[in-house]
Amino acid sequence: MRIIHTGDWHLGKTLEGFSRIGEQKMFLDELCDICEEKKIDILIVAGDVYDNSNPSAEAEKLFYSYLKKLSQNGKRAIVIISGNHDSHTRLTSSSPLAEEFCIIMEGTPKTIINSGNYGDFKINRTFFGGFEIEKNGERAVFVTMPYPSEKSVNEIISESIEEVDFRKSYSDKIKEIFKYREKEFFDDTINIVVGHFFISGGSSSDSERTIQLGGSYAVDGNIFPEKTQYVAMGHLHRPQRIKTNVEHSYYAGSPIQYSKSEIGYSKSVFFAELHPAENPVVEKIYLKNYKPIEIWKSESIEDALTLCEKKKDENCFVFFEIKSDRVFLQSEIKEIRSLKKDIVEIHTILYEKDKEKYYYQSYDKSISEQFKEFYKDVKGVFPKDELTDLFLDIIGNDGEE
Ligand SMILES: [Mn+2]
Repeated sequence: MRIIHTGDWHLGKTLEGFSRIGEQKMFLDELCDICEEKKIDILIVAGDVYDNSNPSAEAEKLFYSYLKKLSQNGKRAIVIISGNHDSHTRLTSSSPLAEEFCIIMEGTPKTIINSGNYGDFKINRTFFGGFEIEKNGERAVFVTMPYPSEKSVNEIISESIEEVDFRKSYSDKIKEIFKYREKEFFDDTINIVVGHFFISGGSSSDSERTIQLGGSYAVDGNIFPEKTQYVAMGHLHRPQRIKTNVEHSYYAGSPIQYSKSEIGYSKSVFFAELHPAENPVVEKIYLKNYKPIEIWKSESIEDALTLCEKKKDENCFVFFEIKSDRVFLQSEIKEIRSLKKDIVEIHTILYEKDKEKYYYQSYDKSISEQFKEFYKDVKGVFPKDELTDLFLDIIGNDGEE
């Protein structure tokens, strides 16, 4: 079978209030073309379909209309799992209608879908978070791990595993769940894992919810069932191959640059051709950059205006850094914004002309050192420790970076 692996669509996500719906639509159109060209049997969406648990009607409409198109009325199967940004109940509420088009949604690791006919496909058997699907005599088994919240992990463990040890770490519990599913994979089936969580060692960006990346939510990579041929992951927004016990393990990444930290690399989806007991053929397919995020730098307000005039027709989002020896007038900011649309942020770097010294510029020094020096410059004395601590507290820097 031929699959496309994508994820982290974050439909409805904005860039500091700027809509991305246009770009999201362009991606979905490109995805339709890729699925056609590559004659795809199964499309995998590895979680974070929406950006939040209460998506706008516009985002939902985009999702439904493209699902229908992508499924080709049931000729192509679509496997969707829920991510940490999705409300799993809301995401899967359309399942009764979706089944007819062979759109399969797994909301939590506890979900058990219905078996039977799904469009041109047949679901032969189902189990917690997984199923076996068949078309033209070829069978594929999916073991899925929709975003495993602490709560859902404990629930599935107590319901499906006999000797429960709740003292185990989050990572070990997930490992245990996968171990329990090992029996679902066979030598004569295509064996795929789909998951949405953070595997330690992967590189992250600003637009994942960082609080869930660190510490206890990191999962060890050597946890997948032995016969797994392909691991289709969602959560990290940079497309990447990751080191696990399965040779072919990938994060699809988001299809669109969702933050400033994602502008240094191209977005993609993964194509794989899989047959039972064979090593898969995998190809990374690069996506177009529908509307780039750029960082512009100017040496003065006059420079900034010239730059805007020159590049005013470029279709991009701009984070603008402008050096100046004085504070800008409202009229100047207005003029910049009227020349170039989609300026997300204007960041001023103030300096004193004769001292040639910049404020707000990043030095090779720690934030607290920079704060102390800045304070001394302005007030003539170093700040008290309590004040420095308060400042670090406010900016959310705990001294570790
Ligand atoms: Mn995400």
